[in-house]
Amino acid sequence: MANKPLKPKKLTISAMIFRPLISTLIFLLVPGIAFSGSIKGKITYSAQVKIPKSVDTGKYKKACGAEVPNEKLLVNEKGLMNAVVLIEGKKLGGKPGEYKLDQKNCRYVPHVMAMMKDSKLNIHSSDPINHNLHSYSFDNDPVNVMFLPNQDDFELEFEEPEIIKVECDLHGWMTAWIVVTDNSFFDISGQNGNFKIPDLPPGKYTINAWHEVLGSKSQTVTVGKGETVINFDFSDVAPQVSKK
Ligand SMILES: [Cu+2]
Repeated sequence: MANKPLKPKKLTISAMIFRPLISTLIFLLVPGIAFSGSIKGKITYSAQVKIPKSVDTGKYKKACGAEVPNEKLLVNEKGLMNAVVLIEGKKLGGKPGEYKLDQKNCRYVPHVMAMMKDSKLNIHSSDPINHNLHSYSFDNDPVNVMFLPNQDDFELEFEEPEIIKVECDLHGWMTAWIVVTDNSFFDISGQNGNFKIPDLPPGKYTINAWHEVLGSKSQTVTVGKGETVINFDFSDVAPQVSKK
């Protein structure tokens, strides 16, 4: 029996010509289709308030320094620092990251952190005295870990989005906040209150800004190509500063 005739060579040749052509066209078109936008803005606080005073470390002066700055409300020319700006919603996804929290000069450094759920948090102590890290969480398992001088680092992972307060039971002024987010689209306002969230797919989003003593505010925004500016002002809020 005769073999089936081979497919005409013409098809292969045309494929050889057209495939690269199509690939080139896709390559040229895709950046135009998959454009992304960004959100940027400023968090402000202009109310006249008593800025929390530095804390006297008393008998811990030698190890901690005489004073520890109070970081609960940091305002610089109306710009509010350490507000976490995040985008609500699980759909966005993203990649968890790796973060470091240090216990240094009897402070948690940084004072406010944000990270996507399932990120790795490495906790270190640089201090020559004991500390403990006590987390107050509801959706994640709370932890209470002692840190002796030169002790090994401790690794933590938070599985659920939540705002977690961290305290040291030995030094009442030591607090930190860990904001666990649903996705990797977030930022923390810097010294002048500015923030930026890049590489955002176009769409309608609810943006939430949270600050430890001023609470949270939300806004809905439509992000298109390029930069969308969104500002938050907390001046109408009275700070809830605990005496601790
Ligand atoms: Cu401590």
